[in-house]
Amino acid sequence: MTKSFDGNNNWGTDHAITRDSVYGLRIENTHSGILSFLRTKYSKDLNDIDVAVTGIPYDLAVTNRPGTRFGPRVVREASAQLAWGPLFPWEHDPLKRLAVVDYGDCDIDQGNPHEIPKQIEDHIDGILEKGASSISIGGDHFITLPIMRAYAKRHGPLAMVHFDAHSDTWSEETNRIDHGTMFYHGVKEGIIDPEHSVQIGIRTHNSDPLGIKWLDANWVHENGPGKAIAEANKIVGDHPAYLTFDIDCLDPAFAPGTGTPVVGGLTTYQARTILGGLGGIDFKGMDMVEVAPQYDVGDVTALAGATLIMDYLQMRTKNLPDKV
Ligand SMILES: [Mn+2]
Repeated sequence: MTKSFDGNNNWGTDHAITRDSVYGLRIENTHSGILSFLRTKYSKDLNDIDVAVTGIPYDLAVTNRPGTRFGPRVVREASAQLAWGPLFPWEHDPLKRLAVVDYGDCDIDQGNPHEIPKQIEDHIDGILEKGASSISIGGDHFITLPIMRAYAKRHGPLAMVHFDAHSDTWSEETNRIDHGTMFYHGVKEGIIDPEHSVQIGIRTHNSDPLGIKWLDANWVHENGPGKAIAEANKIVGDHPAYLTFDIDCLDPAFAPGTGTPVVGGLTTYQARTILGGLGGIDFKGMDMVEVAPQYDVGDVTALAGATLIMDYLQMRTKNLPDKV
């Protein structure tokens, strides 16, 4: 028996199905056991649950290399490395402050591609109806559009905090499904509030950002994470917000496992520091997208994705009391 960081004897295996409480991080051999996100309980029961982590294994909307349908699986696997205690430099256990479960994956019929946006929206609706918020693991970035439709039904237009190498607002007047145009549709549909949205890490051209403020990659390198935090907080203010993190925001040196890499991106340190400074924002939910393990090296991209989700949980719970 080995003690966890807070002195509990909770070493064991397969906590994803054997744990009797949804609260608290659990120690388990990293290399074995049933893989849920952060060793949380696998459950379709969302009564009294604050956060449902769910996979959206969809990659039919990519413009270049496919493979993100395997993203949820590898991010769960990488998260096993983080389940032993608070993520440095945080000092609290986020799972003592929020009830979090792994809700499994969205059921997607690849054979009926035009039905998939509605399938994803319905899946997220099912989570939000229970009063939980969602953390979605992609999947390509298109999934964020149907996810945000579900959120906008409840909160109105959302301030979007968007980490990415690409703006994903390229103009597209038709209803094509594409992972580079969905935020054009999001703004035109009125589910994204451009005036209070911010895109961080951009390093591709787009002549019309649709009124969304960019803190592009060069700006972040020149000004540093501290100023990025101040700007993002100022832009979003107290508006209801949604966080979407495309792993290609990171430089390919830090996240090679993705379909459309662009050099000159953020370091994991910069991204983690910026994200960690957004605790004052009223985030209603988040997603982590575009992790494609086929192009990864030593699972570093999957680990970055899992770590940034954990940072989100740490950041969101920093000022909450322990429930257990
Ligand atoms: Mn993207």
